[in-house]
Amino acid sequence: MMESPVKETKQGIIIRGIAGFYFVDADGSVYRSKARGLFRKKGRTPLVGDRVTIEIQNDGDAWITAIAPRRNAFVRPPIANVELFVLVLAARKPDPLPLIADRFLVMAEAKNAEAVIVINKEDLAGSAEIASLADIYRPVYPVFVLSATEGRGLDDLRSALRSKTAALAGPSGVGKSTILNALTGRAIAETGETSERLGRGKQTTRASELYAIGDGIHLFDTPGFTSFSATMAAGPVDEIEAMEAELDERELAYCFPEFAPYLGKCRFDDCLHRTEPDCAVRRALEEGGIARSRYESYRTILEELRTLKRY
Ligand SMILES: Nc1nc2c(ncn2[C@@H]2O[C@H](COP(=O)(O)OP(=O)(O)O)[C@@H](O)[C@H]2O)c(=O)[nH]1
Ligand SMILES: [Mg+2]
Ligand SMILES: [Zn+2]
Repeated sequence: MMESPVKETKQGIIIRGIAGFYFVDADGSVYRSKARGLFRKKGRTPLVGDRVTIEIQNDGDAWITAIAPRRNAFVRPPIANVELFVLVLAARKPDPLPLIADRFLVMAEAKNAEAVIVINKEDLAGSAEIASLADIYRPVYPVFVLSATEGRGLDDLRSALRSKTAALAGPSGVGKSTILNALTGRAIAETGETSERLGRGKQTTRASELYAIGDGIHLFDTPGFTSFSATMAAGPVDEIEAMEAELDERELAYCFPEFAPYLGKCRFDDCLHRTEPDCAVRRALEEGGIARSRYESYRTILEELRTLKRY
């Protein structure tokens, strides 16, 4: 790309990156842009989701001249500025595991993002079964019950996403791609069914993109955010693991928003809410102010953090 005279400067958002080019949406037009060598020298690679300043040249191409400070950034998938995570669980197939959900929620909190919970595949389970899962989370996060294949509940979810930049997260097979396609109205993501038909594995890796889907909503098309193990693999395998490696054991309780009213009220200032006497968090648990499965997840993740730290 040759330098040509600068025509104008605009603010935009990177929606796609391919082979050194960044596609920047600014005022509804998309500009093919390159980053100034300056960024790479400083080790600052632009990411999909970055808010940037571009200088548009006479030939229509543009240079990225500044990257706005990020709310958060992720390595796998490589994206920035997730405002809200849509954590997707299935009512069945696969059966929901609260610990897996809670790991994602801890990541969202640790990364300064909001979260909502979707219980998808509502058509496969009874209402009592769905309610017992929803009840764990309703006091803490908005919960949406959906059947993506039958088109139920999508409008409410869409309303919750208004004006947000959001990413879908959750275990494989819960319906993230189906929901993304339903929300965008386009067959953007390969669902389990299409990848089976094409004889491809589920681990098809592909660059992330950011889609504007109306109502000010931007949705990341993230094939990542599916892993859930902090300690099973030898090295960091995904964002959750990397996050857990960084998170201090003292910070974990702050990643459970419903613990907040009790923090600082335990007998010991350094209480980790395990077996210490006069623990306000455990008292809230006994009195029903904290859901047992959430507390159990806290304890499990806490032990993992302590194990990680020992190495
Ligand atoms: N019964 C039912 N199946 C669904 C629903 N949503 C998705 N599926 C199916 O679940 C499978 C996995 O969906 P997919 O979107 O690929 O999940 P992902 O791995 O989270 O992206 C596919 O066969 C979908 O057709 C739903 O609401 N109800
Ligand atoms: Mg998928
Ligand atoms: Zn305590």
